[in-house]
Amino acid sequence: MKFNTKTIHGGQEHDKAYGAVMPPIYQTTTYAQTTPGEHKGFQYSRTLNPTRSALEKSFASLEKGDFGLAFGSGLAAIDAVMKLLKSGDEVISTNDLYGGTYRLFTKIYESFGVKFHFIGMDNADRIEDYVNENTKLIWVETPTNPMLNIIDIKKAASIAKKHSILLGVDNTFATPYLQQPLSLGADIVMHSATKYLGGHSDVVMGALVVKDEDLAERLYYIQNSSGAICGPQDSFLMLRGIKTLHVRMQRHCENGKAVAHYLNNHPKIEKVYWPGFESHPNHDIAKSQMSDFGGMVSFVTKGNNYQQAIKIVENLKLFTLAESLGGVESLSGHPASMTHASIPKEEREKTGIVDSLIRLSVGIEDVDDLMEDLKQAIG
Ligand code: P1T
Repeated sequence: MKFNTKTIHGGQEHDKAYGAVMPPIYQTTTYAQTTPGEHKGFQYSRTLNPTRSALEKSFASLEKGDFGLAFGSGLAAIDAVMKLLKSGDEVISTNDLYGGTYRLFTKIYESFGVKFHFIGMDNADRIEDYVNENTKLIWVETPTNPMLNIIDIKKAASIAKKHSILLGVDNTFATPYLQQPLSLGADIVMHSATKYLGGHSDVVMGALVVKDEDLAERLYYIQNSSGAICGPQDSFLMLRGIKTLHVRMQRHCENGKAVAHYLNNHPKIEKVYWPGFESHPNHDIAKSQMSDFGGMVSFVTKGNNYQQAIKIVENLKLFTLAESLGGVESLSGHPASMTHASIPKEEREKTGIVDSLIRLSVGIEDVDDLMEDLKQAIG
């Protein structure tokens, strides 16, 4: 089945009771048993729920994996991965990553004795310099949030395989429409499904997909034991959102490209971060592991002018100033004070998250209206 068919049919079967084309919302906590232990496969909705199961199959199908897991948020999904580790284990992670992930790693898991190495992975060979006998996980976000750095997944996977380390890839920015990390050698693919997968800014959710059965069993055990699942209504909304992922992504990419080029030619803009530019340091890797460059664009104003950056986000009308990304509507963000405020200033600035950096999630509105909005806001 081709990707554009999988978004609609992947892992799905028609409802057995009435043939409903959309999976029904099984708004139930529990299921009748005829005698203790005898039931139709469902006992309690933290463990399994038919609407969530339909969604988990869809996740697995989109990412070319065998097992999907849905969680109450993207961070809950990452938290489940971290619970595979124990005190004394070490993780090598991208240094430019979502602020909340950094906070989870440093404020929660460091205090449980897990050690993190946050490194620039533009040259993925560097990962190997940090490997030792305690290294259990390599965590890669690509493209990174918000600097749009690109990390070579195949190279990271070959290092992970060589040393028997798990490789997890946060595929939130790319989506499986553009990039499928399991096919490039990753062991775990993760999503903040809150973003492009849901696509309508109305559901907070996380996803994991794996191929290996033992790894899947361990993650299902954690999902059930820790309980950070999502509910049936949200699972339904996510399934509905996923059905248009391919058409939305196509337009996100077109509009993102137009906005990136517009900003790049603007005299008041110093630098634009977008992996589609030939001048992007890892443009060739982006071209080889992604089928297009996505709808996220970051930029800094001329002379790193903080006041001007704030004026721009205040002036924008169609681009709503808000956290999050990946919905049909365009959003703007100021990472230093919003999504990445939990990263200390000196750490932030090392990766390029300066006070004048603006991040755009380019939506699927008419591109002419988006250009007009940018034009009036930047002046
Ligand atoms: O918000 P949540 O669903 O828990 O997902 C966390 C997360 C994980 N990974 C990446 C790459 C993310 O971008 C996020 C969430 N990011 C935002 C809310 C944001 O505005 O960047």
